[in-house]
Amino acid sequence: MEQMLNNLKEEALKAIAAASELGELENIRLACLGKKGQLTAVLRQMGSMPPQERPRLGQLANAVRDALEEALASRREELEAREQEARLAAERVDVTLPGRKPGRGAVHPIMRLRRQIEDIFLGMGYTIEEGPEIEADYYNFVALNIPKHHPARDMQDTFYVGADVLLRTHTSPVQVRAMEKARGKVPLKMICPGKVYRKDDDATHSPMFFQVEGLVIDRGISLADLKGTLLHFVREIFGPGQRIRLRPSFFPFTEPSVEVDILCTACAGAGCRVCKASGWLEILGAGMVHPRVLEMSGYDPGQVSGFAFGLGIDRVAMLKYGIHNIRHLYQNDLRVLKQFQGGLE
Ligand code: FA5
Repeated sequence: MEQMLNNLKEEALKAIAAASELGELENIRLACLGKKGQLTAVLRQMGSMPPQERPRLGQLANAVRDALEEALASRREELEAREQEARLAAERVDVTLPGRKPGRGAVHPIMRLRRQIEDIFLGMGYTIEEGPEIEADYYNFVALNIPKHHPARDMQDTFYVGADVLLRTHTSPVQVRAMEKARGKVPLKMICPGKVYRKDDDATHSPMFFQVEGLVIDRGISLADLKGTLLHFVREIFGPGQRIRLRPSFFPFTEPSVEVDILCTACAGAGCRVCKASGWLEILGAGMVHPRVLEMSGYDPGQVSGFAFGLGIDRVAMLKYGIHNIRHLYQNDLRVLKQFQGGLE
């Protein structure tokens, strides 16, 4: 029996030392020390041993159990440490890796142009005004000399929200609001950029688009002031070689009224498909503020005069950046928008 105990110890210690994972070690423990294990089996034979041998054999069996338990515990510790190390190695975070850069956005071409336009006019001493997009019929039409049932209303297909409430079709109502706010004081120099709405939808017309209104009122303002201001503006936007051409036109709130053209941005005036061989492209409507409009908003047309203009930012963006379909400006297609990441001027 002594021999059996010694053999058991020797074999078990070898197996414990060779165990390479915790599961295997647990199997060895059960096989040696478990209820149905080898040591229990050997001890069952104790009864058949001579009584004087039993204490010594009992001590030996306990020593074997202690030795195996100790070996199992220290091997378990080793294996646990090794397994933890392996887990940590697999999950390691490399703190020296460079950080992930957040995706860089870009200012939308319309906003970029709007800010550029604002800067140009701020530089000439204009203030920037705002007005509501949901507007009263009075400000959008009546106070601009377009009474109810006037045929000029057909020029701007209108979204009505209520009886006399609509989505503004242009930024011109802000002229009226600015004049009312100024209470007859001069000089009044303001621009108003903002969204406007019309029942339009094709390659060059969007149901929602952007305009910038401009209004100057002072003593002795003439068409020459309008022309000089617009020439400075288009040269800032399109370059110093740019030119403008004023063509007679009609708006109920200006007299005289003009359409303003610039040299075609595709052919520089030579004549091409873009400008339908004329060499010119229309960019805005303008004129001298109609005396009735001045009067309705508290100014004396005998004392002061003024000019006003309204341009479509979308139209200018399309010309400046060579965008052929206005929908590209509103579809949020990254292939279009990414072209503006680099800070195009
Ligand atoms: C006006 O809206 C006048 N209020 C402009 C004005 C102001 C004249 C002050 C005189 C004094 P018009 O309807 O032409 O005018 O529009 C002005 C510009 O808005 C056009 O030249 C065009 O560039 C742009 N525009 C008009 N409709 C659309 C549309 N559906 N989509 C994009 N741009 C448009």
